[in-house]
Order: sequence, then C-alpha cells, then structure tokens
Amino acid sequence: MRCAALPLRYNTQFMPNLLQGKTALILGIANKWSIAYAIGQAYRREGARLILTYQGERQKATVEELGAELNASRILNCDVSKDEEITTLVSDLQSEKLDAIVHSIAFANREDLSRPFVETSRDGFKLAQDVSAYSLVAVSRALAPRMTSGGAILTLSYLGSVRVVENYNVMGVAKASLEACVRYLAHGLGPNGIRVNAISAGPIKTTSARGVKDFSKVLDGVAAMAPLRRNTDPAEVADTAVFLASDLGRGVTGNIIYVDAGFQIMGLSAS
Ligand code: 1JT
Repeated sequence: MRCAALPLRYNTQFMPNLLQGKTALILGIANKWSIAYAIGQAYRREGARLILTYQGERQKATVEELGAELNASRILNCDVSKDEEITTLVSDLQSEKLDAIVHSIAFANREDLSRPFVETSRDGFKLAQDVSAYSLVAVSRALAPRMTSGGAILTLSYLGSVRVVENYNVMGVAKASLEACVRYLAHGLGPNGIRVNAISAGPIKTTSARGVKDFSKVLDGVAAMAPLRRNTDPAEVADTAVFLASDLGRGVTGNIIYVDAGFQIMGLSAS
C-alpha cells in the first residue's frame, strides 16, 4: 500500500529555480536511461546552463540529440581514462566559470561482475579503479580552477562499496575507493569553497545494469525489502543532485547521501 501523502515525483508546478545563474558540467550521459540524463533534466528544470560530455565518437550522436532536448549550451568529447582528453576539455572550457560538476561514470569488465571476486585479474581491478574512481580525482584537479566562486562536485556510488552485494565484486571495491576519494577531495578543495559529495543510489535499470546477470531479481528483492517498498527512480536521485549543487547544500561536503528508498538501513526483514 502506498501512502497518498508521499508523492512519487516532485511537484514541478512551483519551480523555485534552485540553479538559476549556475553552469553545470555533466559527464556520463550515454543515453536516455543514464542517471546523468535524469540529472541533466532536473538541472535544466531548475534553470542551470548545461555543458555535457560524451565518451568518443560512438556516443556523440546520441548525446547531441539528448543535449538538444536539454537545451545544452555545449557538448564536448571527453574519455576520462585519457589524460590528453581531459587536457583538451580544460582548454575547451578555458573561458567558462563552472558551478557544478556531475561525474556519473563507471566501468568494469563484464566477467568481473559475475565470476567469484577472488578471480578478479590485476588488469580488471586496475581498469575499474581507473575509470570509476581515479577519473573523479583527475577531473576535479583539472576543473577546480574553473570553479572561481566555489562550487559543487558530485559523483554516483552504490551500496556495494560498504556491504557485500553479490556479483557487484570489483565495482564494490572501486566504489569504496571512489567514496574515499570524495572525502579526500572534500578536504583538499574545501578551502576553495568547493564541496564534494556522492549520492549512493538504489539499483536502477540503466544500460550498464542491463548486462548484469539476474538484475531484474535484484530490483524485485530490493523493492520488497526497502522501507518505501519500491525501487529508486532516477528522477529522485536527480532531485538530490539539485539540492547538492544548489545553495541549499552549502553546508554539505564529503558526504555520501543514500537515495535508495531506505534500503540501506535494513538488517533483516521477517516478512
Ligand atoms: C557498472 C555496472 C557500475 C553496473 C552498475 C554500476 N553501478 C551500479 N550498477 C548496477 C548494479 C550492478 C550489480 C548489482 C547492483 C547494481 C556495469 C558495468 C560497468 C560499471 O549487483 C546486485 C552487479
């Protein structure tokens, strides 16, 4: 039974324009199912000016199409695993002042999300760390100088960082690393007025997740046990991302905020 007093969606009739006058760079839109795309929609709704990046020529057309829908000001190429491409991004953004950066990027080899964790190869481990955790450090270092009046850096994590979630494996270790990066970056960039946080989202059926064995069963199990008795909607992750990038979030840094219908608090459920 769902309580009528808890709306599933934010009521957009009263648009407070929480990000008016701010420019946000969003990395990690691959298609319309991407969490980063939901964040782009919410940021646009709140009046932000958007700059998007896509990873390589293969995704260019899709991101340009979605960027047009979002009225994005600029759409730039950047594969965050390549230092040269981060350097090019920085020079492309030379004349920009950024207020928010959203990092919604992760990668691991498919086989590392199904085989026993103990079989993770050195290369698979390195790859997951490089793309999913180090890239936040590289992007933050490169672009913090563009946040001339302070700003907010935001990344996406998952519960597998702090608990064992079957099959999440090497990604759990990479997310643990990412969350530690959030804390060290928050410490290092705090004196510049830059806040760094992560949203730990409940499982969402994105293109990355679609390839995961038995992902639908994961979604059903989570919905049955979560206090709100449902899965996480990307739009509610996006609304927390609005809060963190807005002035309402000004006192929050170094945090991991769970947007997961409450699943994370559960120990054992008897029903
Ligand atoms: C990646 C993939 C990062 C899937 C991801 C991810 N972060 C969350 N998910 C979804 C997920 C995956 C599993 C899971 C729960 C959620 C795919 C490869 C690229 C990086 O286990 C219950 C396995």
